[in-house]
Amino acid sequence: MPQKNKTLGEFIIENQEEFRYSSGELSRLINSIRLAAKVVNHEVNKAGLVDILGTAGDTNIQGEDQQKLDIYANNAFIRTLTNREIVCGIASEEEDDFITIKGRNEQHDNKYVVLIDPLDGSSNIDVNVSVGTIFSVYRRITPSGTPVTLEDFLQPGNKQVAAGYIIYGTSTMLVYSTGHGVNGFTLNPAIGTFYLSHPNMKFPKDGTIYSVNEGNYVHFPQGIKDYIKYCQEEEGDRPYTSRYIGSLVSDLHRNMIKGGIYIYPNTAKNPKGKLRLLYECNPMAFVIEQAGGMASDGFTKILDIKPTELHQRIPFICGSLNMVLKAKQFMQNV
Ligand code: AHM
Ligand code: MG
Repeated sequence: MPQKNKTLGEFIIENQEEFRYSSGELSRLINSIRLAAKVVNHEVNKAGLVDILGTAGDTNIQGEDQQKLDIYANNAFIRTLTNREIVCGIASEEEDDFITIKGRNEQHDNKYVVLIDPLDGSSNIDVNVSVGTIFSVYRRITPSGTPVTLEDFLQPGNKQVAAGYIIYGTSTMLVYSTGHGVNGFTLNPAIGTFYLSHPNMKFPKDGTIYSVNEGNYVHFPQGIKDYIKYCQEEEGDRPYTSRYIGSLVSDLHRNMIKGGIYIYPNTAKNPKGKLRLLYECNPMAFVIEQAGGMASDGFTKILDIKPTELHQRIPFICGSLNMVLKAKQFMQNV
């Protein structure tokens, strides 16, 4: 059981031997995410004071308005992850295609690819609601020495070597897993250091919170409509409480601490779902499963899905194990 009050830097060094390929590179990669998180946190915190709120007047490949802070966070993470001779490629929600990164002496011999949503929930920034960063790390599968390819990014989530999120909230936290449980670190802003505040996080097996954008109800699949009605019925610990921030990282973080289910199904507007498999659902599913929860598209485990596209969307049902099992039952009984 990891001890509290340890800094993230100390924790990374002490747990380095747990990594499957313990050459120190993954530790350095997590360290660079830690650094970028602090840079982005600083900017998000002063967002109301400087001319950085609002849209940048551009849209990303998915037709969404890019916020200035989206672009700032994207650049901060890419800049920090490059030039460290660890990462050979980055895919981001804000970039149309993946970015190739060369290592020492211009060689393509770095080992890891990173997929990232630099600022998730960014449409909430202007109203001072918590936003987050989501990241996913894989070892490349193409041979070292050759440029990274799309294949390196389209690996199923069960091949992730690390994943996590940063929540820029009332306090800023970095929560991640390298496949040995989940640990949460809280930033002390006065000294710029993350401390282990939530060791060995566990998703409660049951919960009483359901999080879904019910405004889309009429467009939901019948199984989800039936499950929502079940959540609202008067029986036992039901009706459940409805809580939806509209910021995936915040909604999931709350549910992981209190117990609950998060659902973003396919709808008429988003027939394949809204959330992106590679840099939203997979990393969250990795963390959730490592904490003892479950993540599914209603039929298949998220982590077992073989991706076909970089910006692929997928229905997402995740959270407390027994709640997700129940929702799946409703989906499959239609
Ligand atoms: P984004 O990546 O463009 O910020 O969109 C993802 C966000 C999630 O954080 C959130 O759970 C969801 O979109 C909310 O969508 P909606 O407003 O349709 O409920
Ligand atoms: Mg997003």
